[in-house]
Amino acid sequence: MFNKLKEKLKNWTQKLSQKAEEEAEEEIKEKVREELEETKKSEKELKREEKEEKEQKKKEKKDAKEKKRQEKREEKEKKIVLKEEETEEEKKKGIFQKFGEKISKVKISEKEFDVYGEELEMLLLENNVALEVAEKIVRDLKKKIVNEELLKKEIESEINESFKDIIRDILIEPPNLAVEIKDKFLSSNEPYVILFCGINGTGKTTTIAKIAENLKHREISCVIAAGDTFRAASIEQIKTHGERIGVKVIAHDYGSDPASVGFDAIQYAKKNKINCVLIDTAGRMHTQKNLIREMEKIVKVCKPDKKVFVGESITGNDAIEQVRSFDEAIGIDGIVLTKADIDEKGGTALSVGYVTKKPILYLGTGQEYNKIEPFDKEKFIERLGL
Ligand SMILES: Nc1nc2c(ncn2[C@@H]2O[C@H](COP(=O)(O)OP(=O)(O)O)[C@@H](O)[C@H]2O)c(=O)[nH]1
Ligand SMILES: [Mg+2]
Repeated sequence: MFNKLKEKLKNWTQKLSQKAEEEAEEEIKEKVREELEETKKSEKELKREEKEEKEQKKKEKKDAKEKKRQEKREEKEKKIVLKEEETEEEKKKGIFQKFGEKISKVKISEKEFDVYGEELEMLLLENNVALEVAEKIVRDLKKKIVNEELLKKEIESEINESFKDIIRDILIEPPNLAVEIKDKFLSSNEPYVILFCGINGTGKTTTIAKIAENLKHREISCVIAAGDTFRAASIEQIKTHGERIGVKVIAHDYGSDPASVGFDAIQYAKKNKINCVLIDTAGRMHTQKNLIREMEKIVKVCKPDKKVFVGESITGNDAIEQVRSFDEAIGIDGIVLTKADIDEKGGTALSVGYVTKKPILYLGTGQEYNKIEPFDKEKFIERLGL
């Protein structure tokens, strides 16, 4: 995940900070130049005045005695001029010292940022970040760094930290599913019911097996309802998973009512003091009216505690549209993004939560049962490599 974005983001930050440093140095050089010019000008004037004065005095003092004294004085004055030439070097030093503090600080102007901001937005869009989120990132970053006095040696890390803060703000903190399941069971002795939905082939069935296995390691028992009674071989597929991970699967025949499979699984859980029921469903599009009605019936009968949308990390904006349409039909509580292991871009995971206001619960990271991770904001941010 973020394979492509990671390198490009790094380059972008480096480019912006380098540019800011160059601009700041140029500005300081210009100031030093101006200041030196000023000093030279006023010194020239001083010398001219002295000369005039000397000439005046020369005229006044005509006799030899006076001349002698005049010579002595001139000698003295020569020394003073020499001394002043020395102090010019010191003055130069002083100016640099005066700006020294500024040299170590950098400011990014709005104009400067806008050029790079546009580039950043393109970069994010190319990597599947939703437009709304890409715009927000650029807008917020601008607010955080433009016209701020940043330490030159820390500018790159300052930009990176600002970036991370923005992402932290965008991502939704997911609920702790294991804790919710335990809490419900302890307080009511009732199983926690999770319904999974999504389009075909996104990884619903595999995800259910992975979650059952994951919960088992947290001392939470599960039963699976083989609610996809539609697709050929789907019941065998889920039964095989159940056998492999040692989890009971409740199944009816193909073509039977998935709501009643779910209902039976809940009854089984109640009778056997099982903590959690995971209900699989057949993949469907929101345009398939009869299948959406079937989904509504499952919800009505099984009253799930969580309705989880399963989508692919690689689909970009399509995944967002899918969440929205399922949310409209049955109301979604959380998202599982599968195939994060083959997602080079990562933008879907970055933006789906913000745009749909639903938390990502898990990331699927491979085909094996242990390839699932409860969504962790900090771990996710780490993956960006900033
Ligand atoms: N690489 C990868 N493949 C996955 C992941 N989750 C599921 N798959 C694969 O996606 C395909 C479809 O999965 P399946 O669970 O049958 O999808 P369903 O139609 O939504 O139930 C299978 O070949 C799975 O092994 C994942 O996280 N990473
Ligand atoms: Mg399936």
